[in-house]
Amino acid sequence: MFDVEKIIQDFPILNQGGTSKPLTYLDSTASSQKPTAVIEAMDTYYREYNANVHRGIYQISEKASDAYEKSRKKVGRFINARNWREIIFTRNATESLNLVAYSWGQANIKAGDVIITTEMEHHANLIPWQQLAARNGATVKYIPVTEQGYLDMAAFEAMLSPEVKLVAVTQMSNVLGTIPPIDDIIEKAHAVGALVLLDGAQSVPHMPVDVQALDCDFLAFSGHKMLGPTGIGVLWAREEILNAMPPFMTGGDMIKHVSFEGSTWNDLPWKFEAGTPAIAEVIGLGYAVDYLNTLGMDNIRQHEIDIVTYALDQLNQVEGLRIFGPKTPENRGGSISFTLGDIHPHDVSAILDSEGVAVRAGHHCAMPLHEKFGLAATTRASFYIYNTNSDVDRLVIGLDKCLNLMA
Ligand code: 7TS
Repeated sequence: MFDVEKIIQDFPILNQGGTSKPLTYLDSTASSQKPTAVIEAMDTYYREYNANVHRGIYQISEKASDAYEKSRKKVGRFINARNWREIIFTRNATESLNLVAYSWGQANIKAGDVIITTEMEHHANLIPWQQLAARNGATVKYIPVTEQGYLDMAAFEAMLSPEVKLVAVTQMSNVLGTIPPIDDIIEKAHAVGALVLLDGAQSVPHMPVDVQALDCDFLAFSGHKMLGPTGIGVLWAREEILNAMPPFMTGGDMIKHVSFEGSTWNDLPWKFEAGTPAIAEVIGLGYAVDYLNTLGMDNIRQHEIDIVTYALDQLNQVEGLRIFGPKTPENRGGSISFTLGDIHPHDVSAILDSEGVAVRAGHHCAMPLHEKFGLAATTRASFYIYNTNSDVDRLVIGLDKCLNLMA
């Protein structure tokens, strides 16, 4: 069950004791920490059965191939994919999104088409669509974000027309924390014949995500934000869509037959996995999924609601602190971005660091959103399974120190 003190014991970095002050890690939105089970699974691969996959007819290569494909099935079950062939391993969410923009996008987006995204997207779910639209003569439209950090759904409805071919939207904002009304968005987009891509980089680590129940068409996410290693990401899409898509990258492992005249492509999912993949990282991601499943995604979401409730309450008592995004924990995830009077977020972050509190300061790869709110930067504290209310208390003590030093 969900016992945070016990969870903390599973994360070596949170138990080092060697730093001048204990680490309060509040930057899991950028990258989560890793439990021993994930670190050891990768270590064991390198020590005991390191070999390339899908090619060696010898024991350790077969063991590596089995472990690699077993992870794919774990990931497929984790998001309730119909079929493990729908799980494509990439480097990260960014690569997954670019894969869709180049492969599906080049084949399907024509002059005059419209791609809808939102004002609160991470650059990774924004620039690929701008580039695709520029290449093919299409237009990108942005669902506005209200002052309170919600999507303007009336504006979205007004944008819908038969020209809309894709709606690409985050399932949880990395800046505002906003969880948009995804069911509604998917239903309305499908009604005009558009496909829906969800950027799950923040949602998949933090809440239950079921692609069949959602009835979305694409889902992109990263391993390193969900307790897994860096260098591994996932693209899920419906099998018939993936089958119709041309390869993104070409080379070894993604072919069926090659001759000097031309080539034919491997079956799914390998058609989209050219070259030697990130084997250790895929195996590590499988163990991360096991860890999350043991805790239970419903419990993880509930823990997030609890800690965000406490954090919003405590932060609201800090003088001059302004929080961006929904004020109701049920409508948001664990990323809380704020400004503190007119103290620069880099100063806030540096002073918090001197207290052992790690937060992020900057535009969080969402420059247009910050511009919209008239800001160059915010400070962001983000919470995950190993954070407690006492981490919130340390954050608030650090912010009081900022006020004493700078205000
Ligand atoms: N989409 C969202 C919503 C994200 O939060 C991020 C990373 C990405 C896409 C891209 O993920 P990547 O693994 O391909 O880099 N977000 C952040 C962040 O907020 N701070 O650092 C990375």
